[in-house]
Amino acid sequence: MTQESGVSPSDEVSAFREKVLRKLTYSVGKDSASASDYDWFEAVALAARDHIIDHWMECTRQTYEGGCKRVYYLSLEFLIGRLLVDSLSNLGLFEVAREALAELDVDIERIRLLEPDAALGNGGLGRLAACFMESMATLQVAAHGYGIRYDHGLFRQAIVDGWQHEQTETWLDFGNPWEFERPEVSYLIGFGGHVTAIPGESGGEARHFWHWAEGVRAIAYDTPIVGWRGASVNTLRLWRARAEADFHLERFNAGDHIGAVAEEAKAQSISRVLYPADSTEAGQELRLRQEYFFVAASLQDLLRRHLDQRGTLDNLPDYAAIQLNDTHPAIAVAELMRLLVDVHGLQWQHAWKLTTATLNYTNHTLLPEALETWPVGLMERLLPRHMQIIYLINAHHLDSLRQRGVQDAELLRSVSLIEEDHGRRVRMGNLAFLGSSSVNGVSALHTGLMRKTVFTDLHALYPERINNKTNGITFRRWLYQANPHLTGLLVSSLGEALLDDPQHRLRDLEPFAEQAAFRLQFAEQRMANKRHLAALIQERLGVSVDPAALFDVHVKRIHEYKRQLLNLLHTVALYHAISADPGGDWVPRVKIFAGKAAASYHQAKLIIKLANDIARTINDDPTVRGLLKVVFLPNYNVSLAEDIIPAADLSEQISTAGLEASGTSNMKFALNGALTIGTLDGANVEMSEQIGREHMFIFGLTAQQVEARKRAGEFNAEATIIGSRRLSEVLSAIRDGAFSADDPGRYVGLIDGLYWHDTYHVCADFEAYWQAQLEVEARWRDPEQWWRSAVLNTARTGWFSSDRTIREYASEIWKVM
Ligand code: 26V
Repeated sequence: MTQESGVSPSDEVSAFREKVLRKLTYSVGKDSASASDYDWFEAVALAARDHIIDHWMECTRQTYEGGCKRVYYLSLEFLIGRLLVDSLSNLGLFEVAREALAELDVDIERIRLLEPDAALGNGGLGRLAACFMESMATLQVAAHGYGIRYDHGLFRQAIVDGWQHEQTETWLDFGNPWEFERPEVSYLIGFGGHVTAIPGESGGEARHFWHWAEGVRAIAYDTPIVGWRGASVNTLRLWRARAEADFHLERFNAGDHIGAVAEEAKAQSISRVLYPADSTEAGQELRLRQEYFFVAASLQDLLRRHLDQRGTLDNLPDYAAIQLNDTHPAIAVAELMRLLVDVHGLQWQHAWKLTTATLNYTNHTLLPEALETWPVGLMERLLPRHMQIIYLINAHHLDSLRQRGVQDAELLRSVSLIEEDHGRRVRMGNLAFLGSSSVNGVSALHTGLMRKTVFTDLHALYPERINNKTNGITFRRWLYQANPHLTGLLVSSLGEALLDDPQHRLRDLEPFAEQAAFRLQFAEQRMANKRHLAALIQERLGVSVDPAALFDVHVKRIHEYKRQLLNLLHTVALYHAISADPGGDWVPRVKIFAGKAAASYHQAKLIIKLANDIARTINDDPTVRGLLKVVFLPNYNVSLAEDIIPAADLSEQISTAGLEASGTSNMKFALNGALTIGTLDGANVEMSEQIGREHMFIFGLTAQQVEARKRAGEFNAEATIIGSRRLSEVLSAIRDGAFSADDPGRYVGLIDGLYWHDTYHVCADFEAYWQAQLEVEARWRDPEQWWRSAVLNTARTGWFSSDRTIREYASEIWKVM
């Protein structure tokens, strides 16, 4: 960049410095003498933003003039994290900024920590959307992300006396330097009311009018997303809900002040928080409102853009591909039909062709409790016209099957959009399936299971529709930014070109795994990361850990299927073993846990408490001092992941086989040189194919075996427990209060549950897990072998770049490459 532009590095630094000073003065309104660190952060962010804007406008203009097809990624979640280093580094300005700030006596490492995480997501699904946005910008795929600008992202987790407490997250308190409010881009979104129809002329289709009762305004906020080396800049457009002013003023003027304010609050609550607890009916209704709100605004926005440019909707699929991120935006099927038929006057059949050719759906889970269905009654009340449209789609669908000779009532029931059994409900998965030309899973195993389980019957009817797109991660954030030490080593070994094509170039690292000197360097750079994490643990928990110990890391949302409990049982078994022979030749280990539990998920919260109880007991016990430490780091988020993952030696990916759709942290750990202990689940399967099973620790029941046990009703773990003295002792200790003297009965229910109905096969996999952990220790004792495997993990993870994933979506689904 520097050479091309003919600008010398020192000129670039001084130009950036001057820009920061100007931003500080004229945008932040401070002078350098009185500026706080946050003021400096804001000034640097605004300076970086200026650079992005030049590229952004250019890209928008090019896409417009080139008339190319656009991709629209609709997602209720974008788990972005911080943007400062991401933007600077993708623009090639990070070092420039560091030096410019140093000249101003400001440490960029300090101010970058002041940026709050944009935590607009729960976990893997939202983070995937963020990685995809970055890869699309890098690969110059003209794309818009559409979602909700929540006032409050995912809750902040505090651990008080070992228990999780949820605190309101306030990322917008000091403003958001990355976004642009677009008051002129706004749409009125209707809810409730009734539908009237005018019969069609001479037997034509009737015209329907939805007279909604309540209007909420959606206002656009745009964030530019810049790709690697500024390749292109795309837009993430998030909608904020506002009350329609006049609407409430009438009420206010009529004297109903409280009522007017309440209505205003109701409208605004739509973009207030991510995932409101959906255990209550009101919570559920709010969730459906969120889904419709952002879908309706996004579709109106993209249709307007299309009509402006093309003047007709007949060619919509030639210029727009819409990806539905899970079923959360699945109401798009009915809304697009409504817009095409009711608003733009297209014939039903024509509209259906356009809709199904434009929409595509990604499935992210097969867990029955996570598959969305909406009560018909709620839909009728909130979205009466959409309910009619869904009935009509269903009628056409079932008719066409009967015409194809399908008679089987059971089959027709299973592929219907309406579930009749547990009170009538709309199946959003089936709606998304029918309304899309492509339906994809997120790993090979998961896609196979989609065909065999949740969508068996629909798959038999539409055998071409389901396809696989194994997830990926952006290496810019998860390697270059999170692990500059390793990146530096890789670049010095493989050359700068690595940075532009890590997917293929990383393989060139393989021969280095055989070089003792390189392995040593590899281990050394990781040691720097481990020291950093050890300092963080000391600072946040007051626990001192030895960076030379094996860092055994389990970080992700807390869920029974992810089996943090299995890891805790191993922790206790290890504790017992060491206590029984404290002089033995043990591998010193630090067990590191982090993750949030859903606020209403009591069992998951109890598992967090257990982790903390076990941590306190073990860390306080002088017999195992220096051999075993356990820590639970509070408030796991993207930024904490960036600190933890590059410092991990062992990556725990131990979900019950068949239940983790893909996983993406598994890829992040391997890329950074951690070895995986894991089940053959999700993308672990493909990782073992790429990396080689001998460089991972694979154990446990396979998805097939889990399925067979399920069919046989084998959930009772009594025999397994009796058969394993180690497991019996661990369970008894926890059950009898060895870790909860203050409340000895605390874990009785949890442990008894494992005995009688071990839903996630924790006991069944315990011995295999213990054995795999012994192999981990054996490998760790042989540094040559350990680091050889570690280097090969990094070398062979290139395929999991989200650039590869996006290329597949772009060429096979969106047809834009
Ligand atoms: C949602 C819920 C909500 C209700 C209670 C239980 C439950 C369990 C799981 C979920 C997950 C919803 C979808 C999701 O986040 N899937 C994740 O998507 C990632 C990106 O594709 C993938 O890597 C993870 O394996 C998958 O769990």
